[in-house]
Amino acid sequence: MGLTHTHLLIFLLIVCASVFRDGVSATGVSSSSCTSTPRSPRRITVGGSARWTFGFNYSTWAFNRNPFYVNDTLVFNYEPPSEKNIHPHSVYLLPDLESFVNCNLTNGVKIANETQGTGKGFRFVLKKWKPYYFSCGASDGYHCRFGGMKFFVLPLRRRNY
Ligand SMILES: [Cu+2]
Repeated sequence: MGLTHTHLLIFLLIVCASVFRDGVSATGVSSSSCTSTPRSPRRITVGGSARWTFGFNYSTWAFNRNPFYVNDTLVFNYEPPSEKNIHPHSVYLLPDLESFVNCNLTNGVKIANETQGTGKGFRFVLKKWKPYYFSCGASDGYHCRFGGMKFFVLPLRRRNY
């Protein structure tokens, strides 16, 4: 399966929106008419009250949660392996859009294992202005493909005051 047009279109829209906002900031035009930029990094729980779980649409969540900013922290909360949790979640960072669309973990990096989501959760800082593709690694991409457990963010640069 290749890239679907819908995926690509959504991605481009977000990139364009991001660049546009960034451009507006760079020119020094007041952003008061746009969403106001938070001044300090935020801590954002992935999925909100749903946390990191099978059967939740994280692409929609991330889309609606935009914009994210550089140095914001994403928190992944999920249950550790147990008798009733035999397909525990994890967190992968995928290298590109195609891996993301296809839920291909081959060249992904496992950034959180099955037990790191407990307690305060696994924390990941969006350090750079670049797309981040997240996925669950359970069952070689099954949760990614069929459980909605993937999303991407393109954090914007914060304005300097
Ligand atoms: Cu999972």
